Parts: sequence; C-alpha cells; structure tokens
Amino acid sequence: MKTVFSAGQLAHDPRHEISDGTLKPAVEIPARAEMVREAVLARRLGEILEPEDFGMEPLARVHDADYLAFLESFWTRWTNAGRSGEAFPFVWPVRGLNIDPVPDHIDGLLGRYSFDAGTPMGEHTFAAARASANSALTAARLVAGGERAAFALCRPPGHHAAADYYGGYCFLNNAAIAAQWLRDAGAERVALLDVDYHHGNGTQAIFYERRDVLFLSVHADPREEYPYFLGHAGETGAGEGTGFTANYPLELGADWDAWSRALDASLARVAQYKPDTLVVSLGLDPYEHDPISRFRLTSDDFTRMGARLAAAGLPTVFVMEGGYAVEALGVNCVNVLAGFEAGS
Ligand code: SP5
Ligand code: ZN
Repeated sequence: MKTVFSAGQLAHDPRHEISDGTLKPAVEIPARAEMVREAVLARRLGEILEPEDFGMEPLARVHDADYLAFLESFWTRWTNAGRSGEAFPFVWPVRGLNIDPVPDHIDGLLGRYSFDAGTPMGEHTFAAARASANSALTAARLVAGGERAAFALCRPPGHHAAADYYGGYCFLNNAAIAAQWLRDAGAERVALLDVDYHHGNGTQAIFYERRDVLFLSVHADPREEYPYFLGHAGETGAGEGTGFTANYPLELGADWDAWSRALDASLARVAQYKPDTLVVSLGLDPYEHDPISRFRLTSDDFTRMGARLAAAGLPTVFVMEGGYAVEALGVNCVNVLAGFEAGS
C-alpha cells in the first residue's frame, strides 16, 4: 500500500510538555515519523508519496473559522507579546465562564482554543499540522480513487482536536478531515474506527450528532486515563446521531485477549452499518512498552490487528495517531499495515 508523508510535518519540533507536575521532554517528536518512514522503506510496504496541498477548505469543513484563524495568527501574537520558545495555556473557560467575547490577549486565546496544558505549540506548528492533514487528505483521495487502502503517516496527530480546540498533541483532526472529505467526494457512509490507547474525544465531538459518520473507539477507560472527560460506554451519540457513536473503554492493563474482543465488537457494528469506506485512527500506543500508556499489546498483536481490520473487507484509510515507544513505533505501525495486506 502507498504511504503519504511530507518532510514539512517534521517542522513541529517541541522541546517540552507539561506532565506529571513538571516540564518533561516532549514525546510527540519528529523522530516518530522518521522511525515509521524508515520501517515503511525497510519492509518495502510500497511507495512513499508527497501529499498534495488541498488548501484551507477541507480543514474548514471540520474546524471553525475562528479556530483556524487563531492557529494561523498564533506565532505572530505570541512573539508580539514578547514571548519566544513554545506556548502553553494556563486558564480555561470552564463552567460559568464565557467564551464570548473572545479575548484579545494571546494567553486568553490559548485557553479559549485548547483543552489541556500538555500540548506545546511553536512557530512551525500550524504549518506542520497542515502538512499532516494534507497527508490524510491525499490518502483519502487514493482510496476514493480505487486503492484498497492507503497509509497517511500523520504527525502531528489529530484525534484529540475538535472543531474549535487543540490538545493531546493534536491541532487539526486529520482523520475527521479525511472522513469529511470522503463524504464530500461521494461516500454516503464512513466508519471511523479509533484504536489509539486514548479516547478520540475530538473526533467523537465532531461527529456526535451525525449519522453519516459512525465513530467507534477502543481505548483506556477515561475514569483512569487521559482525556478523562469523554469516552464512556454510555456516550452513544445525540440527536440525528443517536446510536452512531460507540465506545469500548477497557481497564488499564488490557492485553490482546481483552483488546481484540472489543475490536471484534466494534467491527461487528461497522459491518452492520455498511459504510462505503473505513477510516482507521491508527494509534500505536496500546503497545506494551509505550512510555505513557498501560495496555499490553505486543508487536505481533499489531500484525493480528491489521489482519482483523482487513477482514472487514472495506476500502481503508489509515491515519496515524499516537505511539511513543519511538524505537518500536516503526515496526508496530508497519506490522498493522503488513498484517492488513496479508489478510486482504
Ligand atoms: C495522540 C495521543 O496519543 N495523545 C496523547 C496525549 C496524552 N497526553 C497526556 C500525557 C500524560 C502523561 N502521563 C504519563 C504518566 C506516566 N509517567
Ligand atoms: Zn494516544
């Protein structure tokens, strides 16, 4: 299968993140993409293509115009305020506070358009996020054009970003942008299955009241794990979208046995939905040695995952999300894709 990746995605190169009560070395780093790119080459998965530039319009189909304007103007505002380095928000409009009027000061804007303090933003973040979204869009176009599957080597990742906020190392929701583009290109129904260790809160929020995109997620129970405030089993959609969100939260420590049972349940729901296309938010952080996660999938389990996804028999767009065990990331990621091809 073809991979889509641009060196422009490496320009977001954060130093630190706020976690565990301190400034820690950032884990969502360019080396992640390099490792996956090298594994794609070493395993001869297929050609690596440069993404096309789809411009702002497909981003604006998913994200609010004021949010995109904030991302675009962020660095100018940050430096005009006398700041340098990387930015972190520290105040948020929670219950009883107002998002309207939108603040003028960059510190207010950072809080208005984010949901955590763990996501560093710098000079090249928006450019890299746009390149990452273009990789997802290009992979979607390949699949719409008749390819059985394509792999968008996305980073920065996307599934924590919603219509108007960033967080969880995510700025533009690559998988949601790809799913929306597929709809606009003629797909009637798209299923978006998120296998990242963390719940895809941004993707869920984007499609929560829609039935044309079925969102499913297998993840660590939010009672115990980030993002804490979304991803419970009882969240099943609202309005028109009632019944078109499905969450499979698992206990910390889940191994392939428990994890694959949830996957099978999610794939049964996908089969019932009969989508034209499947988008997979491909997080590799369910891995047993992931430094910030607590599931127990082995490298071989990722091959099994790929085979089960192939058995769904659908045109499939893989969009990379998390995964922080950098040394094993390339192997684990390509295991899914090779397992898929072997099972196709
Ligand atoms: C795309 C994605 O996987 N985003 C994940 C964002 C998680 N951010 C919170 C990290 C908290 C890390 N706490 C680690 C505890 C073990 N030291
Ligand atoms: Zn994750």
